[in-house]
Amino acid sequence: MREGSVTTLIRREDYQAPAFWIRTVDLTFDLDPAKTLVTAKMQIARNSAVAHGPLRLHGEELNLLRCLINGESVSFRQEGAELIIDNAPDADFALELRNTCAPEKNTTLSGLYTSGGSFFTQCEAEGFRRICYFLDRPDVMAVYTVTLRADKAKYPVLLSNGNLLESGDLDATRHFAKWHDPFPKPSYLFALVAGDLVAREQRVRTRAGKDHLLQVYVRRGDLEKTEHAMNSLIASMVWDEARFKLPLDLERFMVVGVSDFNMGAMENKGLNIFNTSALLASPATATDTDFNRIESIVAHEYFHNWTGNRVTCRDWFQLSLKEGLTVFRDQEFSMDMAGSPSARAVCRIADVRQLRAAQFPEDSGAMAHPVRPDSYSEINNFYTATVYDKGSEVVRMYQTLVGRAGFEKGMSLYFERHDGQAVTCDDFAQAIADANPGSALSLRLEAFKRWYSQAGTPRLQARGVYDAAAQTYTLSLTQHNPASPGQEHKLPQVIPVALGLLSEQGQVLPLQLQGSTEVSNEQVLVLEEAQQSFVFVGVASEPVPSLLRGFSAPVLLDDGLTDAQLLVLLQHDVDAFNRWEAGQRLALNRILAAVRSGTPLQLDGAFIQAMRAVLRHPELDAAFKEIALTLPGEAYIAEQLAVVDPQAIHAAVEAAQVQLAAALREDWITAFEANQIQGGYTPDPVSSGKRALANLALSMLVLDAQKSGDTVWPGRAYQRFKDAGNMTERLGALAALVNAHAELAEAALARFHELFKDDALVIDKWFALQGRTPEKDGRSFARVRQLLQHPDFTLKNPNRARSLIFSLCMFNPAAFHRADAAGYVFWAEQVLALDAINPQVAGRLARVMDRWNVLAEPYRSAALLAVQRVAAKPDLSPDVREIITRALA
Ligand code: 0A1
Ligand code: ZN
Repeated sequence: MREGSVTTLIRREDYQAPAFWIRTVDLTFDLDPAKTLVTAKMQIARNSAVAHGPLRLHGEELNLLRCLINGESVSFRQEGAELIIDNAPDADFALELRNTCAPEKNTTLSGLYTSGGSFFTQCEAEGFRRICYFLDRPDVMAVYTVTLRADKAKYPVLLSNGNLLESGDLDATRHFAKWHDPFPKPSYLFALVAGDLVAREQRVRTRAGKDHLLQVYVRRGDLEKTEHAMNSLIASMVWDEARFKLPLDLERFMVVGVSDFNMGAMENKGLNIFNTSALLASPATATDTDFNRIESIVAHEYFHNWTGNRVTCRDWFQLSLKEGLTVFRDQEFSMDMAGSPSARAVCRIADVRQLRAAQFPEDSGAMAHPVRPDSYSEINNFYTATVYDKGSEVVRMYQTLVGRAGFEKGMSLYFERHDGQAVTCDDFAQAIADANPGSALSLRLEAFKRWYSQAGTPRLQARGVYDAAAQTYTLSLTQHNPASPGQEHKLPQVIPVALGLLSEQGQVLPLQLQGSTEVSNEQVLVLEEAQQSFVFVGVASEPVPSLLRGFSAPVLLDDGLTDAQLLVLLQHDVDAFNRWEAGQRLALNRILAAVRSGTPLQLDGAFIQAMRAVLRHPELDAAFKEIALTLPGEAYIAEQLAVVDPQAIHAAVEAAQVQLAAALREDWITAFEANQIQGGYTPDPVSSGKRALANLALSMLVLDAQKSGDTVWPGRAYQRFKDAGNMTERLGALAALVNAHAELAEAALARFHELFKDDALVIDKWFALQGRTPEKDGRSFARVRQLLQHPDFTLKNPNRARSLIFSLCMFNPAAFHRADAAGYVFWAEQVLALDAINPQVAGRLARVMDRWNVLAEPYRSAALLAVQRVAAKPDLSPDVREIITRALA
């Protein structure tokens, strides 16, 4: 039982360097699931820059057995979770500690735990203190030597960071392995794995001529699902050397899969640990989306080896230093891997969709925080879309302001200055600026850094005036960032606005700013004041502005364009992102008009014709067509409204879908038929684009058939579901039936379960699909409740909990937000149940109510009651307590 939680707020401005450094640590583990014995021998030095004081070590749920300094026993105190040694010597000394912990009982999945009979660790952010007493903070970097001792039959594989020094038998049943990591590292990058695992291996030679051993460890039986991860790892190595001249610095690089994991994966030095959902793929069991996600997460963790591990964070407020930068790097990698300009744009669009769906709502809700937060009580709550995805957009803006080559120079300077150090976001900003003197960034660096300190999504308004006589076009840009919790007034931010001008016939108009001789087809304007005007000269005809190309800044843009202007962009813009954006805006305007007026949505001929033109376009590729014909997400639509009625939004989106399904029926048939792939499966962008469009077309045809009573398309979908040669097509067909509430859905769901009952990751998809099924007469919600009782359901496995519960609460607004409040009651029950098992996962679920305050009645009052119900529980984890407290603030 937890004690009544007292939350302490940790503030960025209170940062102090540690009083001691730990230079080396020698760890010995006697691994036993019930009680593992940990012996730690450390070399410790006082930090001469800090005044004298006691040595305070972090520790959580540990049982201390021994405490020696220089071989002699020493007096110590335990205060809360800390071990305090008041009389630590002034000279360097050796500290030896011995403690036990209980991996098998550890359901939090932080620290040392067991999963499927093997041992794993997760130490970021503060899990190491659940293994042994330590200065568990990222600015204390030590060299680790680790000896693992365990039963040989149960745990034949013993892994830790770095290089294997020796291994062998201890006696008839137990063996050992000793590892050494030559790179000093913070404790959050420590890892060990022990279990009955097998590995796919590959030897590679880098450009520099160095040989490396790459290994992907998984459970027996999963080996054939590791090929894609291995290929992604090799591609990441090649890319990082080519793009940033960053080579692999270890002889051996290991990746391990585990089924119970709180996040996607973890970048422990030389021993990355992955959620199996982010690692294992075969055509029969994983979709194109899974293949892409695996490629990007493998790359992300690999890239951390430099951005995160070689240069790490001084404190957790700097988390975006490594996360924003590494997300930026994995996004760039994915775009480069995609290849063609159109496929690159599709990647960019997917990233922006994700930002708008998750980060924008975060930035306008109770948990809004700057990319570099000012305070937290539980750091695990700050692995957020803001720190990761907005952080990546901030890094992208550096690149936009200094250019690609300038950014690469900045990165080189960053590593030159800070390799082996624990630094801050300011250090990064300074390196990029110093490498680019005189650049648009260096000239306004301090103002640019407001992106790190001000929360909220800036609103950017753009209005243009054309003077036909003078042939000038004056573009006025205005910015405003609404208040966020704790930040009433904000200063203007530096907003790079990439733009082009088109004629009303869609031709590119050359750009020349008044007073400049430079003429180009695209420019980046830098808005830095609250309001600024830019005058273009020599503009031959009234232009259509294409603003914020490639989404050059993470803002909400109001450009006031008319339907006619948006249609010009949709048809002709050379910027594929803005072409897509124009289509989305046409849809958004119609959906918002219906929601605001409270009238049923009725799509007009012009919109339908525009969508038809995209679908029939001879040059656009399938992947682009699919995203262009996918309507804006409900969370992003909600962002445009001051008062949110989730049912009204859903009704409008559903009506738009049904009408598009009916009006374009013939075109959907053509699209479905024209995008069939013969031959073997590969997850390349062209084939996956075709599969995506075929799946969308099929879902539209089944939806339309449900309305018209036709049975042909549901029948075809069922047939395709049965015969599919890969999971993308199988799940696409199943989803078409389930989401349309077709009669055949039940039989298909049962068959799917029977086929894949032994594959946990596929059963997760089965739960997730049902958790996300659009509501019809309360049936979807009732089904989720029923599925809680399914023998395959468990709250203990985060993937499974997410597949059902998060699917409903986060991704199925119409089923969740019910007038009878049953969705909110369900949420409160599940937050409390999860909190007893895994506070991190519970904290994430608690975030669903971040925006209860903007809901329309009766949802708002009912949601508040549910939040209060959770708040009333006295022994909430610090994780859930912080989220709930902020929601009620
Ligand atoms: N650093 C990892 C993500 C990660 C963060 C926290 C974790 O436990 C609280 C686990 C993993 C990444 O960015 O991939
Ligand atoms: Zn990361």
